[in-house]
Amino acid sequence: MSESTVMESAVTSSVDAGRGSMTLNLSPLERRDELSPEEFLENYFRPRRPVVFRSFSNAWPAREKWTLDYFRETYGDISVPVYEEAFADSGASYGSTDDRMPFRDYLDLIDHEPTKKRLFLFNIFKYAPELCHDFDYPVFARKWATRHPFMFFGGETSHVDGHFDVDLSHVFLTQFHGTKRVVLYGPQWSSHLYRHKFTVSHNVDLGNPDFERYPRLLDAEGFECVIEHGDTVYMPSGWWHYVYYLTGGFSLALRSPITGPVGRSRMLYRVLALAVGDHGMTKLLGQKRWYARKEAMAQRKAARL
Ligand SMILES: O=C(O)CCC(=O)C(=O)O
Repeated sequence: MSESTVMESAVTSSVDAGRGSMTLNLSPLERRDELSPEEFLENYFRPRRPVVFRSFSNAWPAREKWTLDYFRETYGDISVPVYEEAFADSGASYGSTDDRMPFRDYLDLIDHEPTKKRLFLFNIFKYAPELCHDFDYPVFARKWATRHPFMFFGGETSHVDGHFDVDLSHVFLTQFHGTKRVVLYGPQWSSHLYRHKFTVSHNVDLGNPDFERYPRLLDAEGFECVIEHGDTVYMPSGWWHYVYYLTGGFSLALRSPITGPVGRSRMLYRVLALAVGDHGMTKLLGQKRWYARKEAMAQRKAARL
């Protein structure tokens, strides 16, 4: 069996772990080993096409250096904010961070057992700025890549609900340890995904979709991939992503802001809609009532499609 056939069958079986019985309309995301900067810009970045590629992190010391043991031994004493799963119908946002634990204990947990606990948008560089020397922005990204790298850790079976990033950044998510399933949809499918007004998220569980309640999901055309050590998934600006941790693991997200007056105005609108519209309505109606209202609006909009 060729290497790619082995990879494909591993991917197919492991992907089932994060999926319901009926299927979403998802195609395998294109995978490339080598991608020159010119080709990336021409064929993926400009047309906003997602892709998984390995050459993004080829030259990084982090690629081999950043392991669970390395973080445990070097940064085990840091007290880290832990997110719990917050899900559909809860009316809550991405979870609460009021639980803290030593990084060492958290890493032991995700190393040894399934857990829903995650470190989301974790800015480890605040505690350990020297880690920034372990990776670099590729030549094509240097002009516009941001200074805001973040890390994401999660235990086996944890997931991140479908959403797109409010600042409309392009995201390069590089996996260091473990595997995860990533589902992607372009912004044109937002109504089919039942996006909640003013927000960048929805009430749908893309890992186990309820097609009776959300029939329009079946019409949306998305992509899926499984990323493992050394893979980078490029998620273009405004693309929805849902992440399911097939094993405990972690990754680094480098983000580049959207440029140009149109892109920036869209970004500003999104930030204001969330900060003023969504938060204002939450204050006015209360969290539960506003959440139910957003859900009803999303249902009505999808029914009209
Ligand atoms: O990999 C994860 O845990 C989440 C990644 C994500 O949501 C992001 O990079 O915006």
